[in-house]
Formats: sequence, C-alpha cells, structure tokens
Amino acid sequence: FLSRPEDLGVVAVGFSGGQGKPGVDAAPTALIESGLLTQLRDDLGYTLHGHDDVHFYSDLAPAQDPPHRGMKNPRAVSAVTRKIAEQVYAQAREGRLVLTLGGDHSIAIGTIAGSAKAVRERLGREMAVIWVDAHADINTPETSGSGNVHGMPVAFLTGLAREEKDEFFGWLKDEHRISVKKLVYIGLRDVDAGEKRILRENGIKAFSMFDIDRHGIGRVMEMALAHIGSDTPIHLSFDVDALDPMWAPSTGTPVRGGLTLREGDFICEYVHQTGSLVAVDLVEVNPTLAPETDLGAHETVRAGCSIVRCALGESLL
Ligand code: 6HN
Ligand code: MN
Ligand code: MN
Ligand code: MN
Repeated sequence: FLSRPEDLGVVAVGFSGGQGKPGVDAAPTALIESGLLTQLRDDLGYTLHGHDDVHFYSDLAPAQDPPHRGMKNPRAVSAVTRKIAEQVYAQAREGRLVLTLGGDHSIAIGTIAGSAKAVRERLGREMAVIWVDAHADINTPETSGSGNVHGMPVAFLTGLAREEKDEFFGWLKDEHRISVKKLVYIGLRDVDAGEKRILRENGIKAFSMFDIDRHGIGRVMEMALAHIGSDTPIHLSFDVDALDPMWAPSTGTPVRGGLTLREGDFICEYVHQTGSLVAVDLVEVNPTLAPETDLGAHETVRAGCSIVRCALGESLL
C-alpha cells in the first residue's frame, strides 16, 4: 500500500568522499557485475528504473575543498548528496521502492533526504529509519574525531547538526529531515563517546550487539518495529560493516563481534515482511580492501547481494 513493490528505482553511486579510503566507489559496479540487478529483475520480478549507469559525480567535486568545521571534503559531499537526494526523490515520487547502492555512508544524507521528502508529499507521513551498522554515524562536526562525513549523516538528517550555507548541507530543509523518535539502530558496537552522549540525551532507540546476544535478533526486531509503530513507512540503511568481518571483511572500518550473515538477512526479511519498506541503502562495501585473500572482496560482495535480495523479498514463500 505504501509503494508499488513491482517497480524498483535503482540509484548506483560510486562515491568515496565521505571517508579516506579509495575503493568504496567501485562497489556498485562490483555488485551489479556479480548479477544483483539481474536477479532482482529475473528472479524477484521487479521492473527496474533508472539503473542504466553508475554515477561517480566527479564533476561535482570542486578543485579546492578545504575542511569546514573539521569536515573533510565538505563541498563535494554536500553537492553529491544533494544530487542523490534529487535522484531518490524522483524515483520515490513515482511510488517506487528505491534501492541505492553506495558508496560510503555519507550518501545516506541524500537517500534519506530524498525519500523523507517523497513520503511526506505522497503519504503525508513521517518516515522511520532503521540504521543497521557497527557505528552510530551521528557525530556532529564538533564531536567527530576523524572529520569524515560518513560518521555524521544521522546528525545532519535529524537536525542535530545544522549549517546555513547551501554548499555545506544548508540545502537540507525540514522536509528532508527525520525525527530522532523514528530512528532505530541495530548492530552497534563501536560508538564514540560523544555519540553515546547524543544517543542518551535524545532518547534514541538503539539495539547494540549486546541486546542482540541477550534477546536474540527475532525479539530485537519485534521491539524495533514496536518502537517505530505499525503502518509507518520505513527507510532501511544497511552498512555492510554491521556484519561480522568474517562475512564482510572488505569494508573501510571493520569491527569484530558483529552480526552473522543470517542475522543480517533476517533483519532485512523482517523489514520486508512489514510491507512498509520504501527505500533500502547498501553501503560501505569496498571491493579493493580484501584482507588476506581476494576471497574477502568476493565474499563481501556476495553478502551485500544477499542483504539486498532479502530486503526485497527473496525469502518469501
Ligand atoms: N561508517 N565514528 C567513526 C567516525 O569517524 O566518526 C567511524 C565512522 C564510521 C562510519 O562506517 O559508515
Ligand atoms: Mn555507517
Ligand atoms: Mn559502519
Ligand atoms: Mn571507533
């Protein structure tokens, strides 16, 4: 009822400017070459829209992009995410489910801004976000130790971080933002001290690996959905580093002690089953980072494909 599931808008973004390691820009091509889109079309029956090429947006990066409030590549990340917001909005406005293949997690500034705006217009509703990640990505420019914007998207999307100027995310308006009340984290295990304070002070719902071990992933998903409330459109933003490096070693900031592939797939299946999914991001696959052997990259791409297929209903009988 929320979107026409047979129509899938695809946005493929080869962007790495939200962090320092090259190679995450190669992920969309690797995922597509491994057959992901073909599977979605032929096996799951989706009609694909807008998938014709991977966008790199090198033309949007200014020649000079010095730090601003400690943020690295701020103009490039702002310009690219603004463009992504337009692309995702254009797909979502048509009532399509939107799949975005990243790219580092800074691109979620664009994907969530675009889908939140479309959901408000189409359904008159405020969208919820399920953020599956080892990290909370809710640093403000001031709390960030790294200056990498992929550690800040949630702060900008919730309005906890703000900027006036268009060239530094000032283009983000209320229509693009989400409420901290409609945000749920799953899989956290490497949260900076400043981020913990932000989570606490804003009463943000977060299920860490401790909670998953304690309750099991089934109960955690029940509690996550209970928090969001039924009939609420859901944007699922999945950072592949939520998975244990055993399953997804090729990623820029791996953290041990993560989700099994099966737990990751279950999260996606569960969200799919609600019928409320409006958009999915898969980010932070870096096929050029392959600890030990080349198998690392292959396995990580394979895990990413599995996550996406489960979110799009592969497991339904
Ligand atoms: N990600 N909290 C660290 C930072 O630099 O702010 C790590 C962020 C990781 C971001 O994995 O999408
Ligand atoms: Mn992330
Ligand atoms: Mn992460
Ligand atoms: Mn850390």
